[in-house]
Amino acid sequence: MLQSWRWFGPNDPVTLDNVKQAGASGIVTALHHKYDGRAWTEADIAERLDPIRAAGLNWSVCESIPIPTAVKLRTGAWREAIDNWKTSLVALGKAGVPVVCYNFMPVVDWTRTNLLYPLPTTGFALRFDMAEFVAYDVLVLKRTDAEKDYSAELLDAAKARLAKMNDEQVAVLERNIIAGLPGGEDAYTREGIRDRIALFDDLSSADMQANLIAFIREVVPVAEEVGVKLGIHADDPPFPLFGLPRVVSTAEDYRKITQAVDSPANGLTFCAGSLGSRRDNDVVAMAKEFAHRINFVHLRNVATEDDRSFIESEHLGGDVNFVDLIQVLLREEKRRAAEGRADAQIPMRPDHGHLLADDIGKKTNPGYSLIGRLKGLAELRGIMVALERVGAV
Ligand code: CS2
Ligand code: MN
Repeated sequence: MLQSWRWFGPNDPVTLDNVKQAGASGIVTALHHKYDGRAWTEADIAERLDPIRAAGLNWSVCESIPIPTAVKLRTGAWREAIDNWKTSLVALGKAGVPVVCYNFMPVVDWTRTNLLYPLPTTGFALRFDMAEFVAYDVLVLKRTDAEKDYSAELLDAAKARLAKMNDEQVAVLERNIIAGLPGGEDAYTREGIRDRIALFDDLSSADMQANLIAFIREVVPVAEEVGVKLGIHADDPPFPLFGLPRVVSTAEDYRKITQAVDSPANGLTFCAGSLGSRRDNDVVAMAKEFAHRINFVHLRNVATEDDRSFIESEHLGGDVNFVDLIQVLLREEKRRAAEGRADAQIPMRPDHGHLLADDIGKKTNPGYSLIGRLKGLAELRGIMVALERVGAV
């Protein structure tokens, strides 16, 4: 697999030199400073590519070209938004970026309630706590009819949880949920997120799915033309938040997406941690079923709880069996290589990592500190080498 690393650009506290020391050779990045729906120009892209090349690395994946809300709703300026998206895609293709990641999550991108959850030994993890999320949605944001989306048990747990929190803790919870996490597109105020959610009032899950498929049908031929493979990232977490439809969460969703256009360019960013946050997703079975469409891999693991809470576990310590998963991926690479495909190597990155050791207290992007990801990548690399060595691929 192509060992890659997410880098947020020149302002990322983790430098390109750090990336090389971690042993990665591919860079995953995007023009995060142009996340407002404008088309990216060739000059913008060259500016980002130059330092990567100068460091002796490659821009292996663009994660992500953001998809504006208008496209998800297919209202307002959606046509212009798709045209801009295609322009950015073409410019990336011309610059030689082979894979482009995107997601179709409504209103909020990846979401956690706690960014500093203490680990039993030392260090911190990211956590999604269902009771805390419900407390925010129902009791703080007071979204209309929010309580109808949850069980009585969960509502009780949410009330009890909120009762134990002071104002500062509530403010942190709110910030974690609505201010946007690294790589996400939007940051909201309380009013702002209410308004954005309301835009989706009349959109059913079937509508959302149809809008996604319509988008895929439009962009895949463009991707093919410029030699780029697309990879849609799963919803994180893969179930509805704020009562909004999420349509990239299950094997059934993947079937609809991959069947919409039968092309290797219409592929997946296979995120083990996102998919694994739902107990009814058999992540290894999904990797097997969709292996031929996996264009990019996120390797992180989760330990799930009964109420859909989860903690980002150690890479080899969560619910997903990473030895089995990596074996599926290495076998897929072999299959592609046997076909003589130039793109047989699949880029992977350690999706997130724990906040550990000297990184604690430093300025870091939550989930994207150096040492935790370096540890994750090293462990994952060990599995790859071992599987090859014992001839299990
Ligand atoms: C991640 C996110 O949550 C995840 O699984 O891959 O870190 C990712 O940054 C966002 O969805 C934006 O691409
Ligand atoms: Mn991911």
